[in-house]
Amino acid sequence: LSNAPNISTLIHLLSTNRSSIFSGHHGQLTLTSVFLDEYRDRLFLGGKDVLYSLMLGPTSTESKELYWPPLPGNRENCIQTGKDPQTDCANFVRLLQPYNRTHLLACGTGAFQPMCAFVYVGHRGEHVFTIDPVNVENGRGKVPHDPSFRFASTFRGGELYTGLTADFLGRDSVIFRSMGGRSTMRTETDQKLLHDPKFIAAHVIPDNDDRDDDKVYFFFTEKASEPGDREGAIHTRVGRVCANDVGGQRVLVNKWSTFIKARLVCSVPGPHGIDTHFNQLEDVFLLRTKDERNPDVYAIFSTISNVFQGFAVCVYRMADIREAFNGPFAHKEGPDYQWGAYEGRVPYPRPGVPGREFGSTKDFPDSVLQFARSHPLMWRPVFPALRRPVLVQANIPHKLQQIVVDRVEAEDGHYDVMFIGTNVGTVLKVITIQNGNSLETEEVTLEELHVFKQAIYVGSPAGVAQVKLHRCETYGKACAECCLARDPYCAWDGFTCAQYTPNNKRRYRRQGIRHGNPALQCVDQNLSDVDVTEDDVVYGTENNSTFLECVPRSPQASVSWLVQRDDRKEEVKLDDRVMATEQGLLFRHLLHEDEGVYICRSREHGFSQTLVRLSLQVLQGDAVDELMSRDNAGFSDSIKERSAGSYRAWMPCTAYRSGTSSHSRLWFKDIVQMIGPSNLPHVEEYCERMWCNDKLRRKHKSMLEKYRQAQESARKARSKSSGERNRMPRDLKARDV
Ligand SMILES: *[C@@H]1O[C@H](CO)[C@@H](O)[C@H](O)[C@H]1NC(C)=O
Ligand SMILES: *[C@@H]1O[C@H](CO)[C@@H](O)[C@H](O)[C@H]1NC(C)=O
Ligand SMILES: *[C@@H]1O[C@H](CO)[C@@H](O)[C@H](O)[C@H]1NC(C)=O
Ligand SMILES: *[C@@H]1O[C@H](CO)[C@@H](O)[C@H](O)[C@H]1NC(C)=O
Ligand SMILES: CC(=O)N[C@H]1CO[C@H](CO)[C@@H](O)[C@@H]1O
Repeated sequence: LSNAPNISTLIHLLSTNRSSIFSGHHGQLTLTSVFLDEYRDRLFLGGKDVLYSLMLGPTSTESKELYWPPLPGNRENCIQTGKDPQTDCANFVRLLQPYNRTHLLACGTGAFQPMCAFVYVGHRGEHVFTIDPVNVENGRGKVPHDPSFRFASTFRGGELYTGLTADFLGRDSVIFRSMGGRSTMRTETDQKLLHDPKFIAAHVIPDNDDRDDDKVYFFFTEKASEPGDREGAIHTRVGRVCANDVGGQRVLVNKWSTFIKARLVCSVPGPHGIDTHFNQLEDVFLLRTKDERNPDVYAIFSTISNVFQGFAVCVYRMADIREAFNGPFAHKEGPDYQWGAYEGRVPYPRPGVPGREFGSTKDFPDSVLQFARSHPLMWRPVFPALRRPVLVQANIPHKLQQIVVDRVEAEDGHYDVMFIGTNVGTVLKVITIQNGNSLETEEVTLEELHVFKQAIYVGSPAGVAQVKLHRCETYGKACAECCLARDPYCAWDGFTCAQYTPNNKRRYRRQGIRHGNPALQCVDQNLSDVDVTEDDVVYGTENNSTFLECVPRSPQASVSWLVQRDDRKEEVKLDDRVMATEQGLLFRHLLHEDEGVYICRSREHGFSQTLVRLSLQVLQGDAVDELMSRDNAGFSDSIKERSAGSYRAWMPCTAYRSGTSSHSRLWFKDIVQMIGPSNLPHVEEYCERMWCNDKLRRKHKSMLEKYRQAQESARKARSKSSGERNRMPRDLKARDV
């Protein structure tokens, strides 16, 4: 997979300041379901024997808890059947759906005895949350018995559609319809219809304005039945039923007469003309647009082979899905025949399509029902838009598990920002950009980090985190940097990198997501402001290691290092001793001739920028010892004791004081590492006195000046009479510091 992108930034959610975390009232939430109620501004959570309601206020979040254990006796029965008391024999709440204007439907596994109840949540604006523990319904067919089984469900018109295994042993795989006034519907038990399915998602998608024509789509994997597949191979399917299906009169009584399914293909061309298929569906997100008949279907797939483990995101258009369902049926004459497209006469009304002339499916001719029963699979598969994934990740250390997509209006069109949750608790924020009409797409990984307003809610068994969608201010202080970040949520407003709102009437609004070219986007802005022009001084000690930090803000930028000596600039020669790392330039063994001004430049989309200028000064070991020992602060003793002798990257006061400078952080980190966190107050005190008092700073400067002069004369003296060791001049005493 040559074009496998490389996600280089990993921001751990829990370590960023933009998230707030809810982990239940007792610490361990064991989250098993989430429903984000955008109308009520509430987040409902289901866990083990518990339900929560979170009122999402602008400043604070108020939470209420409901205890909802299994019915009396069921926990004991469950344990008696040999199930695990901790992981099986509790009421794991798996389903939370809005039911009517005042109630939610909640269903839990009830210790392998599924049960449902109505939860009173009140009207918008009030925070009520009660459940009637007596008024409980049988939850069979609504959630699986086993808390570890996946299932999918959706509500339509008071009826619940579910794809699940609906029995104690987990063998009865079925698509169900229950609740509401009509009789319960299900699929026949037949491997032709569903063969060991794993249901991932279910959605109602209308065909037109007539609600009677609505279809319910199921996304699932099942064992492959087509030829050419290995034993045990699985395929991903999209299946659907008509909402107005009430089954047949003589055959298919209370069974679906409109169930059809097609294969969803997600693959990339490989060497020797063999495609790499991603067959295992992991998650589906329906990106709804103004045209409710045509949402975009985003799906994460995985593949695990001996060669590699990979993930892909494919996007499907409803038009392509409908076309497959309107195309030929897959047909097999008998067990020894090959699959092919059915070429005979398809009875009318065509299965999977409600017939207008017929009052209901009960009036369908038997021939239609017989055909429907024997031909559930379509011959043509559904290919993704552009016939290829929008994102491919191969041999990465984490798994892509969940996806939500936010469509963002930006200056140059709209962008679909994907938020992809991983199994290591991070969220990738990715946009893909199509360049012109070509099939090449470019992925921009913005940050690794249920979209609702300004936040994304991320659930894990441990809790729920609310994460802000963007932090434009982190993209820098200049138009060019804001532009290079290519985050559709952000734009340059003339002064700062700020949140972009399409109707904002401010005069300056620069965004360059498609090309990310600041030279175009920021013509009249002062590009030279972007370049760092002042040198920061860094001290290293001879024969020891030193590190010059330089991290570009954009993960796509490439970095180069130049060194300037006596007005001559040249590229830094890299070898075993001087190494370029992702964070900067590492000198493993500093030589005196390494002295010079080091310039770190980043380059992206033809735009280059000076990020850092560091004047590296090489101190000689003895001199440093001397310098430290002459300090009268108690600090110096502790620093000497604890440090293994590498006081690298000393920073001048300006850097320390500005607080935000990355070098100061590095320097500060080093100091803390050397002396240990318990001595932190000492460091503050020391730094304050040492670097951050203007008067002292001037002194410090002159001290260093003297020190350098002393070194110079010592060197001269040395070259005259070798063997004589250079010493610090006497006047460079601690009192000066
Ligand atoms: C985190 O955010 C809050 C509010 O936005 C702010 O007051 C606080 O200083 C931030 N903390 C850190 C460590 O950045
Ligand atoms: C909602 O459904 C519940 C449970 O059936 C019922 O008690 C309640 O009256 C309903 N509320 C409304 C507003 O229809
Ligand atoms: C651009 O920035 C440079 C350096 O900060 C400054 O000298 C120059 O005057 C600025 N030009 C304009 C047009 O603002
Ligand atoms: C650094 O190493 C060289 C050779 O190993 C040695 O001659 C020199 O004295 C060392 N310098 C210091 C300051 O230790
Ligand atoms: C001055 C200084 O930091 N010297 C150290 C350089 O590194 C060696 C080990 O590599 C130490 O022994 C020195 O103290």
